[in-house]
Amino acid sequence: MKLFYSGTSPFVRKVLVLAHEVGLRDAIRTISVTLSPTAPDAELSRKNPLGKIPVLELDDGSTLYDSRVICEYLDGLHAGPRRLPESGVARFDVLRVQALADGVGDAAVLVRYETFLRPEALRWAEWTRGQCDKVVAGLAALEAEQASFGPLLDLGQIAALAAVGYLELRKPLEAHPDGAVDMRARFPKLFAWYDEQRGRPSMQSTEPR
Ligand SMILES: N[C@@H](CCC(=O)N[C@@H](CS)C(=O)NCC(=O)O)C(=O)O
Repeated sequence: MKLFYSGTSPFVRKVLVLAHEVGLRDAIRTISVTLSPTAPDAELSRKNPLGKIPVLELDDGSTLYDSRVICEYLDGLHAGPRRLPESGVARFDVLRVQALADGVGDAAVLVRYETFLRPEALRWAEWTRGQCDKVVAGLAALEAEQASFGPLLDLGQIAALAAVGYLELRKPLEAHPDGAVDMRARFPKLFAWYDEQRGRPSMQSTEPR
């Protein structure tokens, strides 16, 4: 299998952490791609019409996207405990936490594009405020959620680790138009849990660079 990836994408990281945790990392070859909404990669866009990574290309040449679909696919390939429960309340709890964490990642990536890609004269503080507020609200929900995280890393927790790792890398909340938000001070339980988990080989080997 080939994973089209960038070392800084939180969605790629989610896939790679899951693959590592379930023993599938060595079955995946990573292919680096450089892209953005204003500079798409033509070859990647043939694999995913949305022009986004991650994309997983299977050995028969077919492709899977987005990260949620890829993670569910990989979770079906191993014999260990499922990281996305097959059914019931537990499944929808994990999917909900994944959606929450991915939403934090989406808003953080949009702030990054706004503050890094968009020409300075065209930047819109109201819009950045709205996205930063989504990140803050999402982190507040994850802070409350964290007490229910069990010892086995499930897909929701993996998504949360990837999103928080991206926030540490890009620090979008420093761009909050109303003043920088100190996320470690504001969400201490979430960050204490993140710090405990970041020593895992799956997290170490996917540290953004
Ligand atoms: N919902 C998608 C989000 C993927 C995504 O936003 N990827 C970003 C990189 S972090 C990307 O490819 N951006 C390029 C673009 O938006 O054109 C997933 O879960 O895979």
